[in-house]
Amino acid sequence: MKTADIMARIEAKYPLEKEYLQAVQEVLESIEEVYNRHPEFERAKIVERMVEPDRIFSFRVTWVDDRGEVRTNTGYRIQFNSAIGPYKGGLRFHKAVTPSMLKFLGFEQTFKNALTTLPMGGAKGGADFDPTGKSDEEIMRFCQAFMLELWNCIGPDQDIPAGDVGVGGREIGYLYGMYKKLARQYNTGVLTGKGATWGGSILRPEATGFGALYFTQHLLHKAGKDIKGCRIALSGFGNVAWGAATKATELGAKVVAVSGPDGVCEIPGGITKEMIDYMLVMRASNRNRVQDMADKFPGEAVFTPGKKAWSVKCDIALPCAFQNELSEDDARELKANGCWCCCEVSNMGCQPGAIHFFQSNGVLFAPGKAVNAGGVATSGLEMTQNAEHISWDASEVDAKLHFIMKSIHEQCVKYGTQPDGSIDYVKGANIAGFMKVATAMLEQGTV
Ligand code: 2IT
Repeated sequence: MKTADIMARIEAKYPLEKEYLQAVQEVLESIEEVYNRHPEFERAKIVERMVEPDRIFSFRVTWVDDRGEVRTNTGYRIQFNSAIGPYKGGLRFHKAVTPSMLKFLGFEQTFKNALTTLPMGGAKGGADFDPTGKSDEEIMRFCQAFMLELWNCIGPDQDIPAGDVGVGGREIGYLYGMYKKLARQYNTGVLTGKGATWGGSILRPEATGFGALYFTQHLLHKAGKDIKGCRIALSGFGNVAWGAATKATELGAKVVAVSGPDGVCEIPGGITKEMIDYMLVMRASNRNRVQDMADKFPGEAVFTPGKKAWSVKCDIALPCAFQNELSEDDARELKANGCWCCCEVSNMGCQPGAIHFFQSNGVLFAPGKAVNAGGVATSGLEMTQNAEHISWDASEVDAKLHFIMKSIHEQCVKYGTQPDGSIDYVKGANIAGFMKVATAMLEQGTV
C-alpha cells in the first residue's frame, strides 16, 4: 500500500471533501510502514475498505421557527465501521456541517473508539442547523424533527448517537423524548449523554475534559514534568472546554485563556469556579460569544476581539473547539511565547503544518483521537449501565475513566516509541487503533 496511491484515488473521487481527505492522509501516513509488514491486510484490501463508510443516511429536516416560518435543514448519519462493535459517535449541529466534515469525524471515531478498549464501531451524524440565536423552543422543535428521520437508523445494538458540537444534554433530552414516542420502547441504550435521572451516566458531561487532563498528566509524567503551576490556554467554552478547565484547575494548573468565535478572554489570575460555572450559562444561551465572560467578570477576564487563545502566553495549549482551529502560524506563536506542550482535545484541532511544527520543534504533542477519547469511552460505560439497568456512582465511573486513559496512553507509547526513544503520539494512536480494527475486519471476512 502506498499512501499517495490511495490518496490519489479518493481525491479523484471526492475532490471537494477537504476535511475527510486530511483525516485519511494523516492516518495512512502513520500506518503505511506497519501495514506493509502484513501482506494479509493488503490481500483483503483493508485500507480501501476502511476509508469508505459502511453507509450514509441523508435526510431533510423541516421545522417551524418562532415567527411561524418554515425552515429546512439537511441531516445526516454516517455509519462508518462496525468491525469491533455497533456504530457509535456523536451528532454535530453546526452551520458548516457537510458530508465531508462528518466523514472525517466518523473515520476518526472508528480509531478512537478502538483505542478506548471498549467494543464500539465508528459513526457520526448531525445537521447544518445553526443553534446560534435560537430559542429553547426552536432547539426542541429542531431536535424532534431531526429524530423523526433518524430513529429508524439507530438502536441500542445497532447505532448509538451522542452529543458533539451544538448537541449537549438539553438536545439529547429532546432527541430521546421523540425517539421514545416513535419507537414505543424505553430503550435508554439508544443515545448516550442522557440526564442522570433517566439513564445517563454520572460524569459523562465532564468525561471528555476530565479524560483529556488525565491523558495530559500521563504524557507529562512520561516526559518528567508536572502539571501543577502550568499556565493553560484553552479554546472554546462549551462542554469539553468546561470539563477541561474544571479538571485542570483541580490539578493545580492555571487556565489563563478561553476563547470563542468572537475573540479571546485572557484571565491573568487564572479561571475561578464562578467563571467555570458561567461557561455553562454561556453555552445554554446560544449566543456563541466569549465576550460575555469579560462582561460578567470585569477586571478578571479581559476580552480581545478577533484574537485566538494561542496568542496568550502559556505552557500548555488545549484546543477544545473545532477542527483546524490551530494553524502553523499559531503553533509558531505559541512556541515563541514559551508553550512546550499541546494536547489536542478537539477532533483534528491542529492543522497538519501545526502538528509538524510541534513535532519538529520539541513541543510535546498528542492527537485528539487519543486525548479526547474519554468522552466516548464514558458513553461506552453509559451503554453498559443501561444494558445492566444499573447506575454506578461517580467514583466508579471516574476510576474506569482513569484506567481507560492510562491504557490509551500506554497503547500510544507501545506503538509510537521511536528508535531515538521519543514518542510519536500521532503514530502511536493511529497504529494502535488501526491494528485493532484491521484485525477484526480480516477475521470477519470480505463483507
Ligand atoms: O467526538 C466524540 O468522541 C464525541 N463527540 C463523543 C461521541 C460519543 O458517542 O460519546
